[in-house]
Amino acid sequence: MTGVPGRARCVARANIALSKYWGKSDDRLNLPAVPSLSVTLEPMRTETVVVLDDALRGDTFELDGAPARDVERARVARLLDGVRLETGLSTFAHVTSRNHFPTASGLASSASGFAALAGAARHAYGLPRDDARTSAMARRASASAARSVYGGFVALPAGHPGDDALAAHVVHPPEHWDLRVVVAVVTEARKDVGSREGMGLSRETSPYWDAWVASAPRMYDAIATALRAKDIRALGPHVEQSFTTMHALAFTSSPSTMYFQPASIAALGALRDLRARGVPVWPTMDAGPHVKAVCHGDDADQVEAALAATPGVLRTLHARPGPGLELD
Ligand code: 2P0
Repeated sequence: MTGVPGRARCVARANIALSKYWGKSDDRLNLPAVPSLSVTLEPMRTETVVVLDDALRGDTFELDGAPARDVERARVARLLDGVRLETGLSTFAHVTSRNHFPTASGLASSASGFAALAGAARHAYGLPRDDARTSAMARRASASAARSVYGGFVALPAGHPGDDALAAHVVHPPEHWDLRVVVAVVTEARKDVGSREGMGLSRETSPYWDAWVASAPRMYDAIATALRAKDIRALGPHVEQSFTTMHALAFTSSPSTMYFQPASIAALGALRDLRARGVPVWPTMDAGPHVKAVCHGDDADQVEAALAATPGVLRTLHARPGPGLELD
């Protein structure tokens, strides 16, 4: 292993999609059926260390201080297999990962987790830094992870079947705009239908699937245009429609998946009341019941106070645009 560092540490951040990814065009290569656009979040970090060890007979994976479940270890090993294939090395590795934000917060730790893993693994096995390849590798593990490789406002195009090089790219750096995401956490429980299962059901059973694939690019374009113009009043309604359309698919799947809880509805109502009073704030939600408010930095304290005072909201988190991978 001459010339191979054999060890690397990488930090990646969670992201929230303003324009949602939901559903695949190629299951085997994990390619999204629609384009998505996200903001990378500071301070929601995952820190991952990869250490090669010739004595190992398989990869090990420790998550937040405890051995990970077999299914999680297998996903990590699959990503490492890709790095071993690219380098010709066969050595297994110890992987240690720590989330510096609550994983029941509705902020996907798989996005920051697989981005940090791809960054650390490629470096530890001696590959030169190449964020596009890192993003494509993270995408194969979890499509939203492709976006967490980059900082600021990040796009992941829809994938054409067979396009295994598909990667995310930066649309604007973090300093482009002081957009904030305020998370209203409404439960500490884990969700019952994961994103992968939920989006698979949507494609197979929702009568609205074709309409989603046809309309998502228009929502994406409108969101990209408003983001370029830094116009929250133009951005907000499209951000809202992207998530409500995604949830309409889940709701109209068979069996139906509903991610909303009563406190989610209360939080959405609190944001509607704020808007009625002139505060430009719009919601988004992912594959869980938490509500994420999208607003400008000038209004974030007021938004956070209103959500914190909403019955059923357990606590709030507040994030701003953050940087891409940090590698050493
Ligand atoms: C997103 N989500 O754009 C959407 C919105 C959840 C709702 O990307 O199957 O964990 O591993 O590619 O990336 C979460 O789905 O799914 C997600 P896989 P992933 O952020």
